[in-house]
Amino acid sequence: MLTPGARFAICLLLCLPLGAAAPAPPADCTAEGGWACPDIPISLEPLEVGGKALTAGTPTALLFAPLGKGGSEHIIVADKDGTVTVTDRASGASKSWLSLDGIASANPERGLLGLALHPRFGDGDPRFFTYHTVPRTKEANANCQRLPPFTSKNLSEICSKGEEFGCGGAFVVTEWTVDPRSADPSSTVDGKELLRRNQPGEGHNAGHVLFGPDGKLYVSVGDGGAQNDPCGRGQDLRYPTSSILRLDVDGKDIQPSDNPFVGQAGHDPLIWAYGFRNPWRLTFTPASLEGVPGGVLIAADTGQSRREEVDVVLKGKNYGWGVREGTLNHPGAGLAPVSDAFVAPLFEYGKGEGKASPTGGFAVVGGLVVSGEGPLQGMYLMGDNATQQLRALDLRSVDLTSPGSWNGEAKAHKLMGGKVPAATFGRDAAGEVYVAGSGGGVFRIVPE
Ligand SMILES: [Ca+2]
Repeated sequence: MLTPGARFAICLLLCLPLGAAAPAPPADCTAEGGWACPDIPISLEPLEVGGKALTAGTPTALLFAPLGKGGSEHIIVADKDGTVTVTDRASGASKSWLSLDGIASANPERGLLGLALHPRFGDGDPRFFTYHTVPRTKEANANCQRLPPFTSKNLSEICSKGEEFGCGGAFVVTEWTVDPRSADPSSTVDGKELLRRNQPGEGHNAGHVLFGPDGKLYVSVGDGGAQNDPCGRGQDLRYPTSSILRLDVDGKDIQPSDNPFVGQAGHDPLIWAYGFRNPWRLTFTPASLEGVPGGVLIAADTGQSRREEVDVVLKGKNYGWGVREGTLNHPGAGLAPVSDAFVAPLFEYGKGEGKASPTGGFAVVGGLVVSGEGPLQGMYLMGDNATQQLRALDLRSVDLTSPGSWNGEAKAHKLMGGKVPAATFGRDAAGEVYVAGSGGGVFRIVPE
């Protein structure tokens, strides 16, 4: 393997004259599902503020931002329990922005699952946005308990009734305003629901919210569970489940007029792309990074029993679940033909790693693209919440503009030297990258 210095030197000689052309992957990095590439040594360095390691509860968002023009950098952490805590990086002083009541659930996949600052937050826009789940209501409880048990014959009816009643509760996207410089910001917070949709089931909620370079808010929504997508939400465009949604938070209406299914009967106009199972975290590639096209949306979609996958998300496209799992036909749907109507993942793993049972013990968590110099530059970092393995997917070894070339075998390296049950990733203003684990640890990822 080339040393980082050698690689950078070669890039200086060859990459600049070639413009955006991707350099050849290292010769010893064979396909084989992508996981046979050389390891990259790293260490995980606890993020310290005010002289001690920051702990983050059960984090679902880790953001770094000033709280106004020219302000010092703060660390904004959303916790699954419904709280948002903001810590001054210089002093270590913390303030609460939000504490959501009534979202507690015995289901570990539910709660406050995503948070995004408005792109102009640092310039004084007071808004931030969240995705959270709410339990089924008492009224729904009575209705849902009267439903007959699932059988293969009544699935469709039970699912549509379950959705109508909210048997799986609901998910909510909220716009909040806050005065972040107040002594008690939580006393200034005011919320407005942008979107609330009932769910047929409680699982696979995804729940990331992220602004794109187009200023629109992208929202990841899972299939709602349970195993094998029993309600068939993955391929049903009537519902927002199993999709990446795209919302306009700055216009009169949250529905952007250029979403792909606007005006089509039987299609939810908020859907941007569909066929996902549990697309837990999203990221956009940086605007200007040699060899990597900017503004490409990448989703890591947690699989069921055979494949964990990373997808490049394209407008209006179908990512296969619950007919496909990664590049495979999904056994639960068994007979579906392999078809190029589905966009293949950029990268998948599971093969050769013992992932074969429905309980799997694997859960891919994306991820962001490293832009700072060093051996991880141009790589998409991801983790696995179950195996605790971190990986780096080399975006310069694939053509992100050529969907036909994607086959799940993009070059990915295991990061060796530290394990963490990744829950979410973050990047500070200096370009340093961090991973927050579901145990509350927050670590800077440092290449050796
Ligand atoms: Ca897929």
